[in-house]
Amino acid sequence: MFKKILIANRGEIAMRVIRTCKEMGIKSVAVYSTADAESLHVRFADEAVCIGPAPSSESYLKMSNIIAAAEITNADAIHPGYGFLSENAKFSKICEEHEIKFIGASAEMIDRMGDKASAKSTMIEAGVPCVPGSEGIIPDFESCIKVAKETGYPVMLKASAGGGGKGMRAVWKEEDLQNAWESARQESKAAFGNDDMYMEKLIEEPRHIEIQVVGDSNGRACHLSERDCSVQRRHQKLTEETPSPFMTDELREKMGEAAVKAAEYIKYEGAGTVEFLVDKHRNFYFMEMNTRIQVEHPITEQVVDYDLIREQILVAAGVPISGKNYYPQLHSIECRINAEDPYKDFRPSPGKITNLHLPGGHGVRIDTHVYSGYIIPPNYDSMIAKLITTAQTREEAINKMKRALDEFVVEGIKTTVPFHRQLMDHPDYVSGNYTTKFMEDFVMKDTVE
Ligand code: MV4
Repeated sequence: MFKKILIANRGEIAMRVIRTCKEMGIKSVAVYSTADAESLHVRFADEAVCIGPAPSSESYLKMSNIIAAAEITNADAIHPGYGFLSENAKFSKICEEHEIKFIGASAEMIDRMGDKASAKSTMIEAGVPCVPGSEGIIPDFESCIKVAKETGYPVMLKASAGGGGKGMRAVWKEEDLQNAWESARQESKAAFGNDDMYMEKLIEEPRHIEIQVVGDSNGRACHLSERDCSVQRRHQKLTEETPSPFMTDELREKMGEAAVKAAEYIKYEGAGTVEFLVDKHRNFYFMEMNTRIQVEHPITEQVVDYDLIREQILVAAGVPISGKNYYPQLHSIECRINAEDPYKDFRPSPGKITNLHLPGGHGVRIDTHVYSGYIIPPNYDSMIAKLITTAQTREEAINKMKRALDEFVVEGIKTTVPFHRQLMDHPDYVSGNYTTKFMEDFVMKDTVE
């Protein structure tokens, strides 16, 4: 087993990994930028190393500094968390070259899944359902017209290097195809330095339902059921829940089987997530595979009683998984509390938290790195806490969430607490009848403040 793990991240996920390291008797090393010197992960880790100034490009993304920190402190593994270097093939490779275990995917796996067209053709080979469309990359506009005709409108043009909806265009009729083709390629070229495009049939008002998987070094994989992440705004998830209110036992069995098939086909090692689009007829299609621990992993942990970070560490150390699948025994909801003003188009609201009271009580979990007096730096993402409630039923989990949100006090900055409180009363949320289109129509109600 590892003796010391360096956590190449900040914020709540750094805290999350440190906690499991402590429980496993593994020493932890925090790294931090000068903007994070007062951060909790720096205080709670066994050691801490400053790796540079505030900008991520000079600290949390600076591979040479992180490797140097690992070597100085004699860490034998690096946990990258999510974001930053967690899905960076070069970093995974550099760790390997320095004989430091990267607790994440291999460079080869990251490359293969990072390119969406290559991920999709791999999944077709594996026998995982995918959205009908082009066979790989479309070479030119002439072929684009042809593929669109064969696929049938409406279609979705997608950038192979894409992510976060960049380089993606829905096209409803042939006369709009050329504009979409050209602007999507331009956008992709500018964002990723690559303009390879592929095409799919457009799935209208899909749900985003993902399956958590864990694979081991023997090539075995299991699944831990689903998370419904359909409540998103501009490709940012706001809240997630498990089980999905749209799920049936039959669909869970089929999607779980497909996700395990996907993971075993590529001999996936570690914790991963297979994302699917699910249409109104409960047809499901592979969308992407994430080769990292995800922000929303705690809701799965809550309903299957399983520490995913511990499992990542065990699998990385070569311990085999049991092979059984896990099914939700409870209902869990996560609300992402961001330093953003939901009344002003969710614009960032960094600054000092002058007063903080966190909710607690039965079935309430909070993963956070903030405290009263903490100054949220403007350099990083705006999530300041994850509020997770767990109960026997969905209705109870929602009621618990309302109660917890009402107890949540953050002064000095704006947060998404009022948004979540309104969401928990929204008839389409309460009924579970929501899709990825939900937030397009959502309007904040005025409240007396
Ligand atoms: C789609 C789709 C409809 N049809 N593909 C958005 C992110 C990118 N990775 C894939 N996305 C979508 N792909 C087909 N064939 C609709 C979306 C989509 C979406 C998916 C999941 C969650 C939120 C979304 C919001 C808008 C569009």
